[in-house]
Amino acid sequence: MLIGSILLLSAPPLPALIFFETGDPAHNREVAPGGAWAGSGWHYQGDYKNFLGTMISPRHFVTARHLGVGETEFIHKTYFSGVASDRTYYLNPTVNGGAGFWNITGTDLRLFEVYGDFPAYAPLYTKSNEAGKETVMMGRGVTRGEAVTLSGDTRGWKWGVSDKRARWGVNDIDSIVNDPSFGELLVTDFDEAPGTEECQAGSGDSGGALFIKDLGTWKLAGIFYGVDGSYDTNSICGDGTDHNGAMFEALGFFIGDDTAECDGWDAVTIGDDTDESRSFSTRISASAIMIQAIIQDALDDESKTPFERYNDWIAEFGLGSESLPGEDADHDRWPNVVEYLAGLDPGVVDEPARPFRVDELPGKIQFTMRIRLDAVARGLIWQIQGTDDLVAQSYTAVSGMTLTSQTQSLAEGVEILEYEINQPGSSKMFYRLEVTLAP
Ligand SMILES: [Ca+2]
Ligand SMILES: [Ca+2]
Ligand SMILES: [Ca+2]
Ligand SMILES: [Ca+2]
Repeated sequence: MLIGSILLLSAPPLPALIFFETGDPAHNREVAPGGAWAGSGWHYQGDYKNFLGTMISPRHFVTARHLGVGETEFIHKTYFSGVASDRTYYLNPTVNGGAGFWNITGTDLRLFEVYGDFPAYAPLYTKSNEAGKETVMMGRGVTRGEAVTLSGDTRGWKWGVSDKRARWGVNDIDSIVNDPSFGELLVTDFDEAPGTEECQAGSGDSGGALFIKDLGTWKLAGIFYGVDGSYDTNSICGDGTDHNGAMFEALGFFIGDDTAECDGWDAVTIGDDTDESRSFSTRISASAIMIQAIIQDALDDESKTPFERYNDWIAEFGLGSESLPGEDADHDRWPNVVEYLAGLDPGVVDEPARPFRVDELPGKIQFTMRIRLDAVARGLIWQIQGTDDLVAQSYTAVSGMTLTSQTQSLAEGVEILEYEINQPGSSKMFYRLEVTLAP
């Protein structure tokens, strides 16, 4: 079924979405779709490696399995979020029994979990009526390269440069195919469609998303897997006449690749539907139940109060809900809520200065804190305070702090922060860390 199709990995020489209408590399680049396509899933995208992932729960994103692992960050870029700064999320390597991800069996889908809360996440398209529907597609693949001609007529374009910048385009879902190794795939093709946003995926678009509108809401319907992209003007192997490209009219060309037996090239025919380059995307609706089972805990947590989530946490250590945030279950002088913030064990005595310490440096005071990476998501609020009058307890927030060091331990889900202030003028100062749970 997928003869002549190639994975959308960034193998050289590879290109982003390719548009029928324009070869302008700035077209639909790093800007949200508008008009009829406003809100069509762009704001759920983030960068994973050199590719895209889609946020599908308060802390899960989905991408293509064949992209591999190894990256520790998922970045919600400003042109996706619309806020002033990129937001970096760290992947939780301990999930799924230490695997660090979940594969959806029999598909190219892979889910990761991050520490913290995404600002929004995509609903899943769960109906099986995708064929015939309009789709907005997004990816970070190649740009449109030089024209491919036959008898002087343009028939498509070679893959251009790989700038790894996010773009969006539009297409229609034509059909569903079933791949024996990678399951059900949504198929789009590259039509000669002037005056539209018609596009075709290329190398580097893997992991990008396809959205379909369902009763007024855009939902995640597919994740880019592969394309028809390898063409030749003849069926002779090794003569260097082949090219990778997006073809809106491939009749007269061959599709396939140079094999050792030199039997890899097949003439393009209308009958096998290879006359227009196709893209193949893993069908979300076929895996929606498995995906839902993985993300359900995160969805449940979203509806809990900070105190309910605190109770879930302290129960993990075998302590009952009678052990309130302000109590100190292990009598190590750190209240439970401080151990919660620091990601420590509230039932085991910790080193005296592990959650928070104060050091005197030449001319400086240094504060070292240990904070869980999802502290804000869990409704934790903290502040370093100081006073020169321990009797009056007149604590105020320490001001003028400079962040001098920030390191993460992803296995523990915490980061260590060091701040410095200039040494104050008073002859004595007392410092404390105030930790509260949001109501
Ligand atoms: Ca099409
Ligand atoms: Ca050839
Ligand atoms: Ca304690
Ligand atoms: Ca402890």
